[in-house]
This record gives sequence, C-alpha cells and structure tokens, in this order.
Amino acid sequence: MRTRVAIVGAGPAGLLLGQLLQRAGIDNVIVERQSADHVLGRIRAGILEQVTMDLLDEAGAGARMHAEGLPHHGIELLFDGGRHRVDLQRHSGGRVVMVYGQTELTRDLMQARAAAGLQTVYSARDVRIEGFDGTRPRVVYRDADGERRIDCDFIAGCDGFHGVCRASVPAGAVRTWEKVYPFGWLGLLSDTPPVCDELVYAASPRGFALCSQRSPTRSRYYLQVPLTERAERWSDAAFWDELRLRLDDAARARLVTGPSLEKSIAPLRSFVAEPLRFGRLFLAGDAAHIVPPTGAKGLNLAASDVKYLAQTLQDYAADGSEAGLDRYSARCLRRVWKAERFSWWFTGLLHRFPGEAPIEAKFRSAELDYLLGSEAGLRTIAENYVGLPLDG
Ligand code: RFL
Ligand code: PHB
Repeated sequence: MRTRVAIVGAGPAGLLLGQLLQRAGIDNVIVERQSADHVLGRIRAGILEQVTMDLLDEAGAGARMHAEGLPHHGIELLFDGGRHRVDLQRHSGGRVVMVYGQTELTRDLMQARAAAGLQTVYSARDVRIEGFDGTRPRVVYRDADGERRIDCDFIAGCDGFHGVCRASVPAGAVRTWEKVYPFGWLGLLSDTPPVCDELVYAASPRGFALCSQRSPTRSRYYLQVPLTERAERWSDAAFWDELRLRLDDAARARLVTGPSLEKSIAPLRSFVAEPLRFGRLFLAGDAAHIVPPTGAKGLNLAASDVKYLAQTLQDYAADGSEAGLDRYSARCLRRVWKAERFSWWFTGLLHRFPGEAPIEAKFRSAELDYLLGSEAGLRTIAENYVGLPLDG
C-alpha cells in the first residue's frame, strides 16, 4: 500500500492530523495498535483550549462539541478552608475553556474520518517504522493475513508516550528531559451531578483533589495518592470518604455520590524529547512530550503540534521546500516548554510532597494568597490555563 503520510496512532493527535491533511488534499493512512473500542474506552482529558476547539472545527468535527460542550468562564481554588474563584475570562482578555471529554472528541474525529472514507488499520500488530532517515519511509505491521507494508513520503509519530516511533530513533539523535512526581492521580467517573458548576482544584493538608465534570449529569473526580496505591484497593465508598475530607463545607454539602463507571490511577510526569523531527519522521502529542495533568494541557499541546505539522506538510506539498520541515521542531517546542513550565509550577503549588518539611505547606498557602490577591497573579494563572497563543 502507498500513501503520502502514514500516521502511527489513532489518539486525538493522529485522528486530528488525518482530518486536517485530508481537508488539504493530502491522503493518509492511520495504523493503530488497539481496537477502536479500546481507544474509546480510555477516560482521559476533559478541558479544551480555544486552539483545540478551532482545530476541531477546521477538521470538520466540531458540531457536537458546540452543541454539548460546556464553556467554563472560571475555575475555583480551594486552600486553607476557603474557596477562591479565578475569573478566566476577565483575566485572560476574554478567553474561556470548554469542558468536552477526550472520549467524545475522539468519537467525533473517528466518525468524520469514516465519513471521509479514509483508511484506519486498527488492531495492527508488531508495528515498526523504517527508512525515515532516507527518502523512502515505511510502516510495517502484521494483521491476520501476515505482514503488511505502507510506503509513504512522511511518517507522523502520534503513538503516545509508550509508542514505537520515538523508540525507533537512534539514541544519539534524541535528547530527553524528564521529571517523575512522587504521587499519582486516582480518578473516578460517575453518573452524578458535578459538585460545582466550575472545576474545583483543592490543595488540602491530606493532598490534592480535583472536582471535574463531563456533563451536567456526569462527574470526574481525582485524588492525589501515593505511587504505591492500586485502583483495585479503593472501594467507591473509600474514594468518596477521602474526597469529602479534602473539600470545604459547601462542597461536602453538595457532593452527590454514586457507583463508579471507571476508576484508574495515572502517574504524573514531565517529559520532553528534542528534536521532534528526524528526517522524514515527525513526533506529535504525547509521543513527544508529557505534562502532569494539573494544568489540563496534554491534549491541547497535542492539538497545537498537529496544527503546526499539518501546516508544515501542506507547505511542503505546495512548494517542496525543506525549510518548513526544519522549522517544525522549534515552533512546537517553544509552546511545549511554556506549557511544561506551567504544568510543573501549578502541580507544585497544589500538591503535598511526601516527606516535605511542614514549612512547605505554609509557603504554598502564602503563594496562593499572594496570587489570588494580585491582578498580575490572577492573570498569570488565567492566561496560562486558557492556553498561550500560537507562535507566541
Ligand atoms: P494518545 O491519546 O496516547 O494516543 C496514542 C495512540 O497511539 C497508539 N499506539 C500505537 N499505535 C500503533 N503502534 C504502536 N506501537 C502504538 N503505540 C501506541 C495508542 O494505542 C493510542 O491510541 O496520545 P495523543 O494522541 O498524543 O493524545 C494525547 C492525550 O491523550 C493526552 O495528552 C491527554 O489525555 C492528557 N490529559 C489531559 N490533557 C488535556 O489537555 N486536558 C486534560 O484535562 C487532561 N486530563 C490527561 C488528563 C491525561 C490523563 N491520563 C490518564 C494520562 C487526565 C488524565 C487522568
Ligand atoms: C478532567 O476532567 O479529566 C481534567 C480536568 C482538568 C484537569 C485535569 C483533568 O486539570
């Protein structure tokens, strides 16, 4: 089989890229290791920045997001028993974020791809990439009938943190930066009304908690837990009890509990690979970088990488110039590093670190108190949270 761009991975990055390329007349094939149902079964991000909303529109898949997504104008920070609102719209020059689950966004993109008649190979086994340092890159995989090969002009590595693409780059050609945090997030999804209209980020002495949502009837909650914890060890009742202890009286009074639809633990990590281009291979999204989820940036960074990559490949298709290909990495990384910094800082501001000296919690409270009482402080949270401008 032959195509212009072979995309490895059918997560949000791969699916979004496929749509944008198709709309620019560039044919592409996606190769995904899992089944479509498995991809849709993963409960992940919930917050879209304006850049991501615009891109979903550009991809022709934004209609349901506009109809069912919930625009959020602020977030609430809870510390020292008090609740403080950050008016995102006011302090970011009018921007807001959209609550719309990654699962729904992925479903919309899958449907748009099917409607456009584009090929996606699901459940591909033993995927490998070859020849990307020359001019004849290819993706090889196995299906029930044996080995298959896709010849292409470019490979887009959209295969997430544990994918095959970054791992196929010779060790000397890539540099990585990494910080692993000494805790994880235990998440619970339930068909219960959210405890608050807005997201509540709670810095409690027992550890961080987040009250998020997917719709007016579906909630998503997270608890900071030690890395040694296992989701199976948490009954629903234990989760709700611990969450209550980390909230304020008003939230406790409004909390509606119910059976969990899903419970899982995610580790927290900051990670960046540099560069993002190796000959005819481009990395995008979690394949290239990971942020801790506190700033809600992971999916949004995947979207901005994809915007730059689609533009790069479109420009190349128009004039055959290599200059744009050379610029891709630096263009992405400038935005990536700023989001990495914000996610790291916001994580440190809201979490309790194991073994920390008691004075650390006092420093965090004082910093939060300072930020929320200062126009500059509120602006710094708001403009990072809604997402920094592209190419800024
Ligand atoms: P994905 O979604 O991991 O998709 C990669 C795809 O590649 C496939 N794959 C392979 N395919 C073929 N061959 C191989 N060898 C392959 N290896 C892997 C995988 O099966 C998969 O389908 O990466 P992508 O597309 O870059 O998207 C990134 C986002 O998924 C991620 O950044 C976000 O979910 C992060 N994130 C959040 N981001 C936000 O912007 N806002 C949020 O509110 C937010 N909350 C979160 C999050 C991530 C979380 N977890 C579980 C890590 C909350 C959580 C709890
Ligand atoms: C989520 O709803 O899953 C979510 C929201 C905000 C975050 C992280 C995760 O910062």
